[in-house]
Amino acid sequence: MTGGWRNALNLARLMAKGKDLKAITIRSIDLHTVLLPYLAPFETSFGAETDKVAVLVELATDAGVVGWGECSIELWPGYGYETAVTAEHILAEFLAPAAVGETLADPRDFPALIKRFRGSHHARAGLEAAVWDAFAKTNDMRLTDCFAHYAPAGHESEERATVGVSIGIQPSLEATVAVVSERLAQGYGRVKLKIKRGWDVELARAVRAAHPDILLMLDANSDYRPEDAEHLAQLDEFNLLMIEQPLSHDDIYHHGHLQKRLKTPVCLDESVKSASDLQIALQVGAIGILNLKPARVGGFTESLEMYRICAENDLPLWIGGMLEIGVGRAANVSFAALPAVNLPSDISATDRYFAADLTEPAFTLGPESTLAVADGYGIGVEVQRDRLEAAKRRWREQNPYGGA
Ligand code: OSB
Ligand code: MG
Repeated sequence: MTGGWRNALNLARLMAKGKDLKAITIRSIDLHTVLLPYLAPFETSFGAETDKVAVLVELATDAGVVGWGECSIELWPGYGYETAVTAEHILAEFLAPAAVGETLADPRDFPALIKRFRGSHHARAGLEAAVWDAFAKTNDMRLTDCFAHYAPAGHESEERATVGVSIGIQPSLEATVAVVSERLAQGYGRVKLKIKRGWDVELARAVRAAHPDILLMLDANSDYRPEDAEHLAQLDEFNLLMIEQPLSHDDIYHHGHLQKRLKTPVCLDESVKSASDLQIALQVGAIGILNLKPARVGGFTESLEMYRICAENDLPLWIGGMLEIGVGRAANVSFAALPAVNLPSDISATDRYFAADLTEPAFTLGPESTLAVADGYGIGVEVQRDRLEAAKRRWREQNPYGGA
């Protein structure tokens, strides 16, 4: 992009900031449940997943603008308790009917429309993402600029998100070191390894021995107990960027005790599900770094509030991933390009996940381990209808729950 054009755009954005934008009226909401094979299975402490499952939300406004959102879930209720079937049920029976016909002058007013329904954060985040995309497109804005518009004063999109790669549990230490080396050769500047009880200290030792200087971190996905603190303290010698969610998915408090025992910063993922949880974690000293997943916290409005809290408290922040399809990936890159997202995010290039994604263009890894925000209004990527239909068919044919 040329400097002159970019400067004019920035000036327009500065003038727009704080001003009201054009409202949207939600005319219809269509749900598409899709199944898309991963290039390789992804194994964590709670199990292995072979395919991405997602409910894609297609929202049309009265003016004919179409917004897309992704409910990032998994085949098994391992990370969270939602599945494609529960997300579909909650969306179709409750959330979508409460949204259709409503007019929004500010996308942050959306959560109030569905406030009377509790839980199902991933389902509500998918619908809210479609609202944000439609709202940005209605106002001829990229989604990243729309987020910046509602971020604290002076926070403008940085155009690129700095990213890393999350590596699942491999069959051996040698296999892990080989995958790490391959990802580094591809240009990833930060590596996250999944760990579980019995697959931790020797893993960190082997990868550190092979790569003494890389940015390295571990993610336990809640596998440890408070009494494992002594054991986990052995990880301090490996100069890790952080250890993510060592203790239970619903435990904030004991992470505070653990952090006192560890030099390695504790990063919370699963157990921080809202801005309120984040305040509690800060108050009890349970959090050194936040992994913010818009899907986990119920959407981008709550994410923006948590972003503000991180910025105010100088809490290091990055955006987590759920191995999303392009719809969710594009929105997450748009958010991760905000300036207070100051550690590498778990958003890798399309070819780390899929042979062919459902959207175009693909995300490719750029210089210094970055992904560029997609050009174009809203999420900036286009759903490919033929691939969408094929992925819906795959879901209908292979639905492991045997549902209709
Ligand atoms: O804990 O961060 C996690 C994927 C599925 C469920 C939970 C997690 C993950 C990842 C994937 O680590 C990160 C990515 O999307 O690349
Ligand atoms: Mg995690």
